[in-house]
Amino acid sequence: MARLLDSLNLPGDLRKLSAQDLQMLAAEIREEIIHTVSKTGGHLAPSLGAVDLAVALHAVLDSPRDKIIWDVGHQAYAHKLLTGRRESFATLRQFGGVAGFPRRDESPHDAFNTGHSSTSISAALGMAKARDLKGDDFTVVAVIGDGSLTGGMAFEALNHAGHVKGDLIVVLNDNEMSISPNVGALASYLARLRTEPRLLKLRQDLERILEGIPRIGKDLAESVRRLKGSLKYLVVPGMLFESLGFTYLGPLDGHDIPSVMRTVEDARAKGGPVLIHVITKKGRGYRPAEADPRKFHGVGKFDVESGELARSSGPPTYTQVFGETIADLAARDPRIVAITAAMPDGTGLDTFGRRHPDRFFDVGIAEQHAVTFAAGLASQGLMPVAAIYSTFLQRAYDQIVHDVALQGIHVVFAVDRAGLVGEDGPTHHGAFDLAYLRSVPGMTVMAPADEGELVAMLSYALALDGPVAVRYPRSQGLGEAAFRPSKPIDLGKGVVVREGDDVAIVAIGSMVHPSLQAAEILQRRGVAAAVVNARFAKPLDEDLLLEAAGRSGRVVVVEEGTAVGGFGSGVAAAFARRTGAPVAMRHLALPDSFVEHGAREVLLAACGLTPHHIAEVAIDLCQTGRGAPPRRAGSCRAGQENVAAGAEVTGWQAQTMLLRK
Ligand SMILES: Cc1ncc(C[n+]2csc(CCOP(=O)(O)OP(=O)(O)O)c2C)c(N)n1
Repeated sequence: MARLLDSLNLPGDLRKLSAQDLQMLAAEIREEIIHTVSKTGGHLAPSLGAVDLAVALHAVLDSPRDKIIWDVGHQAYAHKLLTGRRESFATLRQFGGVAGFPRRDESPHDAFNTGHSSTSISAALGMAKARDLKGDDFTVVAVIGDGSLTGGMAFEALNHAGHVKGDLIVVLNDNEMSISPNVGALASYLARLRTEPRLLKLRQDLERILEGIPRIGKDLAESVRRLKGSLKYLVVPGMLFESLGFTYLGPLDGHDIPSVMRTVEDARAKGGPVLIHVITKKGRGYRPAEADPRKFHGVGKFDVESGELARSSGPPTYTQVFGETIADLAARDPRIVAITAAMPDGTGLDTFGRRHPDRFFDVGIAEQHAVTFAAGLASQGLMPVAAIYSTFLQRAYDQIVHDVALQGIHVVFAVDRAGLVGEDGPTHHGAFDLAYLRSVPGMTVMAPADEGELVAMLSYALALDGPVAVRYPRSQGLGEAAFRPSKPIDLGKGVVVREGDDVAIVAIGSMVHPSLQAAEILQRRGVAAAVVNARFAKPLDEDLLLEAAGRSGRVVVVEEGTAVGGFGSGVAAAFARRTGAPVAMRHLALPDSFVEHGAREVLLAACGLTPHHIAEVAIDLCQTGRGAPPRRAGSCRAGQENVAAGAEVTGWQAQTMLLRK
């Protein structure tokens, strides 16, 4: 028998389906998600938990006229399947395929791009207000998880929405989990709403009384049903939300599709800001994910039958090395404390949490608070390590500037996922940290070339003063290929890791090893390339850079960060300031455009950050750089701060075109 999912015209046909068919469709969607994610990887447990919600919302609403904004957007796979992406769903998160998060340029049903958490209510309120100002008439729904509700922006938006008072529905998808169990006073409050025995008992009693009323005609039966529904809401009032100006409806079972549909209709009829509190089970419908939603929050490939995740062989990741190292260091120094913003597993701080529970803080999805909280701890003599992904640290820029750097406070930022993260795509790439951290006065910015350097840099960072960032990529370490022995870390000092007189490759962090491989390729082609491991993006080792550039007058600068304002910009500025003679410089970096999703290796290649491409650029520079006229007048001269990334690199621009849809 053909699946409903294949035979219906979705989402419009949802309105024609019986409750039973809606349930069957939800089961088919779950199967499709499990099957696809087992091959592509992705956010399995959040999406499974929100299938019934997506079906119910689309059955009541008229998307894209009505707008649904999925907070974070990692739970929106069912929404994607219901809105025109069933046939392409197998390409989920692959280069050129369906994105893992809602994207306005992918479908008119994706009302707003998401990826970072806690933005949905603000965006929804903006849409609702625009609707009212324009005299339009449609429904706006923000779907936000209990984890995402711990983010400050969500509260800012609730506060504003209660004041604005326009029609707006917020569906609180409460599964008691962030990625790991949700934390904080709000989580306890929601737990009370779910389980307050006295209120539940009262509600059950009232429902029983209503059940006892004899049927007196269809109309009365309908009224009783509705009264029963509204009593649910009245008896458990959700005071917090009510006080903020919302009508609180719930809690109700988020897997009961007809009940969610009725409640959304009630919310629409009620008008004004309404919060519907639904209880869901993360991973619903796939036993391994229900049993361990933390493990199945975001997964790589896995075996559907056994629930076994595909194991990656090889050296440990930078994240693992960080997690072990910082926990070891803390065992020797009681001043070390660790902070995560809802990412204990992702940052590797779960190890620290187990070994030093009193000194471990999961603050919820609250990067801004995390940073200022760290500053407060440091102001009293502790040594906070705030482990935050590069992309999420963007949230806390003012806190870095105002609360840490301006006061010269010693906080160590462990900036994980720096560079391209792969399948999560542009919302998650750590493209900007070198640029945004380098511009902060007093900041020290380091990037290890291998896991050994990460260990050394962490110890060194703790021994320094003022704000210090150590940035490292989403990848495994080098294992046997790591540089051993390595010179001790010294503030603002890089190291020459290979000598050569024809051209110098100056690289930082994850790009040092590919640059060494490029030097090998160059040697086979008769070109002697020096390779400098810069180690520090700030302070820059200007003397070493000048010395390296001085030998040949040709420098290729390589970084896994944006071309604009990052490490390479710093190097170009140093050459401009310090050299008398021209230096021919090429800059390989991430483009000044948003890089799409896809495997990290695919994206690195598309951005020209591979050994072969580095070698190709170096050869081109040798042919056209100092001694021969540059291909474009003035393009390689010292004095140009804004060397456009890849502007003169063969093939590079064509490749970057691939990155834009
Ligand atoms: C600003 C920000 N910080 C961290 C994350 C990483 N992150 C993605 S989903 C998630 C948990 C969200 O929990 P919840 O909203 O309850 O949704 P659930 O996964 O439980 O369905 C976190 C911390 C993020 N997306 N954005």
